[in-house]
Amino acid sequence: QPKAFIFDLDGVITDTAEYHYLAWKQIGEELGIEVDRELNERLKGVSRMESLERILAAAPRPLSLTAGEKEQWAAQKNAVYGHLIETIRPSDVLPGIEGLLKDIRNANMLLALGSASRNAKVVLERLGLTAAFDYIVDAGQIRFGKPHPETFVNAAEHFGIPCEACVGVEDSEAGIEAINGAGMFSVGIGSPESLRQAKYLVSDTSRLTLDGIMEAYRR
Ligand code: B16
Ligand code: MG
Repeated sequence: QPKAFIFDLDGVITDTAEYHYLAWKQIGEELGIEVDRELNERLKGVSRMESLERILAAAPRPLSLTAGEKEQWAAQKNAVYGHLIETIRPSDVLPGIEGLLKDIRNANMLLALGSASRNAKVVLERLGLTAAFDYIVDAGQIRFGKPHPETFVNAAEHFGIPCEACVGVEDSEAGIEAINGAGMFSVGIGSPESLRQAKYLVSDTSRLTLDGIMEAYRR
């Protein structure tokens, strides 16, 4: 029986993964780099600056930007993203998530949020879900972002629970790698092409149930 669940935010609790994508797509257009959905899979769960580096690496002709220029592009992406998340409301919680959080709570397991986003607390607040979590790990608390396991290990350590007794829920390749690297049970939301390392995979959040996860965890 697991003792804690650690949820990713963007793309798991709400569809902000789509907003990150739209914001990077716009920045890419200004830089003359196409950000398609395939490239986007490698941006999910990855920090803002690392995402920009991966986009720059996909440029048709190498662009050499100074550190200051990179900071400006990253800030511009965040401004676009900030605009897109302004209208987020409680009804934007993805299907099945609220029920799952309640079921986990009723089963007396702990709940943490493990997000790479500096906007995580604002988004959670707008969704009306801040009180649903016992602990929040965001980019401010960790030194190494996903795929490094620190985000997830940080939550387990905070709870004083061994990693083997934790379940991590993620929509990104980097996040699944981080959960597996932490020695936790990984639940993936998405396609088998990008999340083949997930220990248990569903195509979308509406298919997530505590029973389904528990059955897979015990196998
Ligand atoms: P920010 P998650 C991640 O959040 C996103 O998946 C990723 O696309 C984004 O670049 C990263 O947060 C940093 O976000 O620019 O808001 O600090 O999926 O770990 O909840
Ligand atoms: Mg995510």
